[in-house]
Amino acid sequence: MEKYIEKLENIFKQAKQEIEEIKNLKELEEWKIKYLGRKSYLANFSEILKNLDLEERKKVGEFYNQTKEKLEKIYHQQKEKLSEEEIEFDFYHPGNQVYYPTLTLISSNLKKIIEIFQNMGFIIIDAPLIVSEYENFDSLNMPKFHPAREMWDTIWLKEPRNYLLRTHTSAFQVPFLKKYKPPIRGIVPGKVFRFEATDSRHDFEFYQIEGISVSENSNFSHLRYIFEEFFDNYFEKKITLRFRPSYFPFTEPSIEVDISCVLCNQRGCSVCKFSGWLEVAGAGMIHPFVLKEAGIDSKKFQGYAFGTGLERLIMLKYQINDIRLLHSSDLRTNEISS
Ligand code: FA5
Repeated sequence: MEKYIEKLENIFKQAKQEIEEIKNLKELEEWKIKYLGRKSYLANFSEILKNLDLEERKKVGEFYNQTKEKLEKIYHQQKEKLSEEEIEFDFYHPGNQVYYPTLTLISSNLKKIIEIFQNMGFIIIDAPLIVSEYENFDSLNMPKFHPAREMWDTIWLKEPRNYLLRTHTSAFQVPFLKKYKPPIRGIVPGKVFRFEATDSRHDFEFYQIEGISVSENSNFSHLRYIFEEFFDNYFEKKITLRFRPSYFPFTEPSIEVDISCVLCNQRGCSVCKFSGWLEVAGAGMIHPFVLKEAGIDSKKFQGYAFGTGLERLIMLKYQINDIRLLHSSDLRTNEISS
């Protein structure tokens, strides 16, 4: 009995010594065949056990099992170690697409727009997303039950009552003018929310950029100049503007601003519906009611305000045909910008 135990001990000692010398997986497999393979001493050990009496068989059998387990253990340990060292390199394997971290189109374009307005002397204001009914409507010349409120599908909060997710950045016009006394010009960029069904051009949350300028003589020609500068810089090409009469309760007169189609240069295409023009903003001279709400003397001061949709501008610039792509997590949308 002792001789078998001794033999097993020697085999393990030798196997351990050899495995420590092994430098690659090929040699390791040869080692495995030698010590654990079909023709190995251990594989045929049952022949030996068979001839022992019960007591000896129990003892030797147990020792045999331990030896086999230890051999398997050092085999797996060595295999793991060598596999880590020996990473096989396939020069022909196609690489994974690498997405470098970039700002999203929304962030990078907002940044650019902010820079353009900053260069024209506008201050940048971050305003709250939750506003009061007064800020969103009443202060903008839309008392309760005014039909113009229907122009903005509203998401009301249950608590606190009479609060809502702002439907437009215009909600900050009065707080802005109360805080910064004229002469002042600033922009309020940020998210707005509407209770509205989505389609390729409408989402229920999107970004607006509100512009406000009040001084003794801020007027439409200033607004036109500011818009021309802004659109030329943003689209990096010469843009023609068109002002069309419109209606907003908080501006008088009110206008819609169209730009010459950036895709077809007014030759006519499906995006501009062959009109050559694209609507990009609402604007107007700030209504005396709004100035009064802000505590500003409308006989002394006047000003213009405008509101434009960020996503609509991005869609035109990068020819994106669905606004929802900009709010999805599909990284390919961002690749356009790099
Ligand atoms: C307004 O929200 C006014 N507050 C704009 C304004 C400001 C007028 C200051 C006068 C003075 P309107 O609802 O039209 O207006 O929205 C302005 C812009 O937001 C639109 O021209 C469009 O670019 C964008 N917009 C409107 N609705 C959506 C929508 N559902 N999804 C994406 N963009 C939208």
